[in-house]
Amino acid sequence: DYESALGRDCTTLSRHVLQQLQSFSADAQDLSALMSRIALAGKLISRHLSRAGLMEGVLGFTGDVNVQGESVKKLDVYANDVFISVFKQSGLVCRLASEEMEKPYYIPENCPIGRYTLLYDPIDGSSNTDINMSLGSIFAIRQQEGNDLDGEAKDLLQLGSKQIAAGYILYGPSTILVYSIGKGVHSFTLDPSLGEFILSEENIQLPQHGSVYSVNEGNFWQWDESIREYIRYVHRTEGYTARYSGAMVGDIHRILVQGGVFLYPGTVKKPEGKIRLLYESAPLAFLVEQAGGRAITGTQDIMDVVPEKLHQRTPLIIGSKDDVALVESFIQRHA
Ligand code: AHM
Ligand code: MG
Repeated sequence: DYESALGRDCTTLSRHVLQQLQSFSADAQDLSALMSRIALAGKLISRHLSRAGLMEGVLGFTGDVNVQGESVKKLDVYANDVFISVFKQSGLVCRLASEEMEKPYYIPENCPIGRYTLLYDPIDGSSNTDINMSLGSIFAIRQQEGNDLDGEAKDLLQLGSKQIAAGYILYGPSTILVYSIGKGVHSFTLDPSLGEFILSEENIQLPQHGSVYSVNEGNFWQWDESIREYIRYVHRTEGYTARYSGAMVGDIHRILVQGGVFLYPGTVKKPEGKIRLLYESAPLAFLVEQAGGRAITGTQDIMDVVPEKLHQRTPLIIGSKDDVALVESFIQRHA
């Protein structure tokens, strides 16, 4: 009916954050403002992506190689800059650290009062950019601890439990924002005509088990025998289905809704795998644990890994409790 439709249309993201915190304290206002800024970045990137094919010079490579040794796409740079410009004006964030920048980006004018750091992967699934497939952005907010006078951001090298908020934006047929401030996981869908993220689902819970396994099987002979054994098990057992898009945010969103497991294990060439801890694995682990799932490296909970450096990678096995436990049992058997 009319009233319930109106109620549904009116739960915006910033209102939801304040409702969750049940307070108008300074911290609650900050968090609400931070989430609104992230939403703004999501709207700008979403708009750009939806028109990318119509504009000259938006797709393709820049010709540069980033700190990770990966070729940089023009959209990586664009999205990275969107977050910077959005937070420059926020007054809240002193540092931004992303996949695309070797060192954090400082906003000195925000530093005396700005007590937060934004960690983010501006475009997740870069190989999907030029083919109109789903993409994502991943984010986490941490409180600044210490002065960081040497610009090394050593205070960021701490456990995942130091995250005060985390989530992702999925740019698919619609744009969806999923976030947690440690009080459950909630999803919002962008209504482009309103320019607002509107609440879609509150307190999302991952099923204990799902049929999906999501992994790049092209790496089969690069993996440890334990992972190969797990995949062989899945192949000969009824009821499993493979889904892998090349953009983890989409694959993990599917798992969040339907259950299952996503894996990016270490390989012979890259024992730590590909996924970066501070702005990919840790935020996703925070979210998935909040939704009743699990995230491990294989031998340790992702949330317990203390990073040694900003761009550190970890193997990642994430999803439904039972499915993660099954992979873990194969790893333990081969240890
Ligand atoms: P990116 O942030 O540089 O795009 O890397 C992360 C992405 C994930 O989204 C995706 O699951 C994975 O890399 C795909 O890598 P691969 O092509 O090795 O399977
Ligand atoms: Mg990424």
